[in-house]
Amino acid sequence: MPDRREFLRRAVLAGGSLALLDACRALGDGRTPAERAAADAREAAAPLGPMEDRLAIYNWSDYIPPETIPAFEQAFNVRVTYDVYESNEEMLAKLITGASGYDLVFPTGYAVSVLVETGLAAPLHRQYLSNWGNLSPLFLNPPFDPGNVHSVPWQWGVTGLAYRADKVPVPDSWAVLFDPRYRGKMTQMDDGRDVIGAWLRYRGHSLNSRDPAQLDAAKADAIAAKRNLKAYLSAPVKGQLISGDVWIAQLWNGDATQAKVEQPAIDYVVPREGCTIWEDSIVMPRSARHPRAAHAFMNYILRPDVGAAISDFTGYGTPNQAAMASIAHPVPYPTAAELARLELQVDLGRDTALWDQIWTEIKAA
Ligand code: N2P
Repeated sequence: MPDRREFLRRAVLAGGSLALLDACRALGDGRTPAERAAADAREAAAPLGPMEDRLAIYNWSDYIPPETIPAFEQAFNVRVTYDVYESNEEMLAKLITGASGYDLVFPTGYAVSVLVETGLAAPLHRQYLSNWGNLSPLFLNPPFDPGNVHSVPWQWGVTGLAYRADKVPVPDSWAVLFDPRYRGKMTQMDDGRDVIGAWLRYRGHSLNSRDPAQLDAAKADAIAAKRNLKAYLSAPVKGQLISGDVWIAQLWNGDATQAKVEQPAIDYVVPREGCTIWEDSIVMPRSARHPRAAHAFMNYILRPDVGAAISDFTGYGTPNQAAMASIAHPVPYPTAAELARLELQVDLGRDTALWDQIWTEIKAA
């Protein structure tokens, strides 16, 4: 048996990033959940060292207003390096394969589970998070991190369809992606969980399905729709929606709101078959070299004024209850009727490999 690092390196070379997660999970961190919890509690109670003068952040693109980092640097005398990624799998691959150098990452719920299970997430030192009470109880104690031992809620949103209301009628079903009238003017996310998930919902299934027959049907639908798609493209599709090169795009609601600032004809819909609702969180990797500065940053973004500025820019919902009143156009919490059509992604465990295989086949088709 090769050592852990070598095993993971081989898994990366072997291919898909979702398969990589599976390999990592199979390896685990060698501890039982109870052993991990006891060690986490001990570690969380220990004091951190003095404030460092550096902080390395790895976040999704277009997910923070331009003034937040400079203001933090000035207030805490910390120099921040800030890199961006476009999918959970891109971020996880970097963390799993070795010392990434990052102090903070922003995984979606199911990816928080992966970081916790593999022992890559450090427990939070709550004694340094005095603004914790600003968070809405709605976002606390999530299923992917009971007790918020490892994660601070950051933003939440949905993954439906953005569209140009001046070019097409409301695309209120995923079926629009089959419509040859819009061939070459439509995109889906460059993300296997999102693409396969949408086609599962289209047939009335859970977007976390592990049923091979349901997944086979989703693959067939995805490949049929692919004929009409311009590309699989995530955040960068905003520019094409604005220019009119793309009319219909599977996209996160906040990124669509950002694009609408430049092109008012962009609207957004949750297709009638439903879609993902997600919550992204902040996690400090165990390998973080600047834990005190990382906690200072997490506590900073929990301030009401900072939290409000973040959601004003991103267009996403805030878990910061104290910030809600100062947000210009706060995203309202989903109604019961909306929630009935929305679903959280969960970690697929060992079936991650099957999903990865299907996503690879879709892209190759
Ligand atoms: C922001 C990306 C949203 C993250 N550009 C989706 N989980």
